[in-house]
Amino acid sequence: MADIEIYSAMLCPFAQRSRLALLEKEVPFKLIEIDLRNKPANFAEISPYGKVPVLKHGDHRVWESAIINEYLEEAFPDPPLLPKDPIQRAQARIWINFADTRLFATTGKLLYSQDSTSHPEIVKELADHLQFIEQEGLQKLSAQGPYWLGADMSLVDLTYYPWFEQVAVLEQFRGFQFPPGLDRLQQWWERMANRESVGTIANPPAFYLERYAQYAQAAKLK
Ligand SMILES: N[C@@H](CCC(=O)N[C@@H](CS)C(=O)NCC(=O)O)C(=O)O
Repeated sequence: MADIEIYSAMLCPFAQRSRLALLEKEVPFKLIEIDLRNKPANFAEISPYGKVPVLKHGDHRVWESAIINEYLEEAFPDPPLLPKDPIQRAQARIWINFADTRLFATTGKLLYSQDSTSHPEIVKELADHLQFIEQEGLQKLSAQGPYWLGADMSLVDLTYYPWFEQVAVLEQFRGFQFPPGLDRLQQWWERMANRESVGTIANPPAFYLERYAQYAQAAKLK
C-alpha cells in the first residue's frame, strides 16, 4: 500500500495539479477529500495554512502545490516532468511562477470581488495574461507543440490545466470572454484534455458553476 496520501478538494485547482503529478508519475496514493466549508477538527495539524493540497509521504508532510510538485519530481524522477537542461528548467519555473503570481492571482481578485464596477479592469488584466502566455510562452517555447515546452509534457502543463477547466465560472459570473485568436493555447488545451490523468481529475463546467453560485450567494448574505 502506498505511503503517500494527498489531502485534496475536488474543486481546488492547486490540489488538481498535484494529483496530476502523482497520476502522471504513476505513484500510488490515497486521496483524502476535505470539505473546505467544514474542515475536520484536526486539519490544522495536517495543514499548517489550513489549505489543500497537503502531501503526506511516510512521516513527512509537504504543502504548497508548486513545492509538492517539485518534491514529487525529485522523489519520483521517472518519468521526468522537468527538462534536463538548466535554462529550460528555469523557463519551466518562470511559467509556473507566472501561473501563481499572475494568472491565478488575477483570477482570485476577480472572483472574490463582489464590486462589479471593478470587474472590467480585472477582466482586461486576465485577457492580457492569456495573450502574454500565447505569445511569450507557447509560441516562443514550443511553436509546434503539443505541450507548453515542446514535445514532452511537464509540470508547467499540469500547473495550468486546472485554470482552463474553471473558465466557465469567469464567463458566467464575471463577464469574461476568452480572447479570440489564441490558437496555440487552444491546441494545447485540446491535447491536455485528452490525457488519461486529466480524465481522472476533471470536473464538468456545471460542477464549478454550481459551487460558485453557492459561494456568490453566501458572500452576498454576509
Ligand atoms: N498556494 C497554495 C494555494 C492553495 C489554496 O488556496 N487552496 C484553497 C482551495 S483551492 C484552500 O484550501 N482554501 C481553504 C482556506 O483558505 O480556508 C497552493 O498552491 O497549494
